[in-house]
Amino acid sequence: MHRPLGITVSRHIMDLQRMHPGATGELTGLLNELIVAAKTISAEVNMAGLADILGMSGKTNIQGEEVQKLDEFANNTIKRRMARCGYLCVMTSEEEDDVLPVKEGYEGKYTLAFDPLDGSSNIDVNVSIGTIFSVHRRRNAKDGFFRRRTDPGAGVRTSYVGRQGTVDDLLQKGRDQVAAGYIIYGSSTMLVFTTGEGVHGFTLDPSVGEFYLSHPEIEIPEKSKYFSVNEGNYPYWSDNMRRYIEFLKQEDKEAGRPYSARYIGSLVADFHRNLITGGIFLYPRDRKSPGKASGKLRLLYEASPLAFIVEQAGGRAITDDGVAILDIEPQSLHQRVPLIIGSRHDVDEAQAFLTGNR
Ligand code: AMP
Ligand code: P6P
Repeated sequence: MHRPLGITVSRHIMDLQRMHPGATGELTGLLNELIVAAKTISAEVNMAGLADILGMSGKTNIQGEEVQKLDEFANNTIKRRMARCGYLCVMTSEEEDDVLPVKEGYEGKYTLAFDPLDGSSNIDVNVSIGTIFSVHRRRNAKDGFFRRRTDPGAGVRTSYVGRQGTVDDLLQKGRDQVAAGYIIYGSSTMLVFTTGEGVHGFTLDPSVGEFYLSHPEIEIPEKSKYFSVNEGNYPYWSDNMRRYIEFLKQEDKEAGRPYSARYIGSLVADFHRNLITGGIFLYPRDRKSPGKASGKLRLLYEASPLAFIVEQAGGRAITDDGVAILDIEPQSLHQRVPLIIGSRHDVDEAQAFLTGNR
C-alpha cells in the first residue's frame, strides 16, 4: 500500500530553520530531541492500559498531588533526554520543586519549562492527556561561545557552550518565547507547536514512528458556541464571572446563545478542541482554597505556552483582570494565574464582563 508522501515534522522544522540564514541548528536539534521524548511517552501512555503501569507511584509532587507512575515516566523521559541534548542551560518541570540543571559541558543557549503529563488524574479513565512545553533563549546568551567538538556517535558539530542557567533564565515573559507546543495523547497522538511563524499540527503514525503534517496553519475560529469551565466552582466565583456564565446560557438565537458546555477536565484536551472548533476555556480566580486565589493553572508551563499558541492562531489569552498572559512578568517557577483563553470574540466578551465593563 502506498502511504501518502506526508510532510514529516523534521522536514517542517528544517524548512523553518532555512528561514533563518544565521541559524546554527541548535533550536532544530532541541525540537527534534523533544519529539523523540514525546514519541517515547506516547508509546508508554498507549501501553498504560495493558502494562501494570496504571495506578499511583506512592509519591506526591510539589503540588501535593499523587504522582502517577506515567507522570513519573514522562517527567524522567523528558528531563533525562533534554539534560544532555546540548541545547539547554536549565529546565523546570511541573513535577519538580526546583530548577533542573543540565549535564556539565552540555550547556546550551535555551531554557525549557514543561508539564510532562498534564491532566494525569484522567490517566486511569482513558481520557486524553498531554505534555506542554515552552522554550526561551537564556538571558545574556553572549556569555557563551561556539566550539567544535566530536561526540562519539554524534560526529563533529559546532555548538554553543555556555554556563548553567538559573531561575532568572526561566522567569521570562511569555511574549519572549522562542517556541511553545503540546503533545496530546488521545484517539491519536498529535503534536501542535509554534515558533512564532503560525501554528501547525502533526499526527503520529505509530506504525512508522513519524509525525506527519495534518493541520497546517491552524487558525482558531473568531467566534464559537462552546464554553469550557468547571461549574462546580460556581459558589466560589466572583459576581462578574457568574454573570458572564449566566449570559452564555441565556437564549439569544441571533447571538448564537445558549452556548454548549464542553469540559473534559484535561487542559490540553479542552484547549485542543477549542483551538480546532473554536471555544473559550476559563479557569478564573476562585475562593475554593487559598492556593487558588490566583487561579489553579501554572504560568510558565501551562498558561504561557498555550497563550503563545492561541495568539499565533488568532485567538487571545488573558487573566480575569484582562491582563494578557504573555505580558506577565513571572515571579516564581510554579506561579499560578487565572486563565481565560480561546476565540478572540469570546475572550473580548468575557473580558468586558470580568472587568465590570458589561
Ligand atoms: P539557532 O542558531 O539554531 O539557535 O537559531 C537561531 C534563531 O533562529 C532561533 O532562536 C530562532 O529564532 C530561529 N530558528 C532557528 N531554527 C529554527 C527553526 N527550526 N524553527 C523556527 N525558528 C528557528
Ligand atoms: P478542575 C488537571 O489536573 C488540570 O491541571 C488541568 O489539566 C485541568 O484543566 C484542570 O486541572 C482541571 O481542574 O478543578 O476543574 O478539576
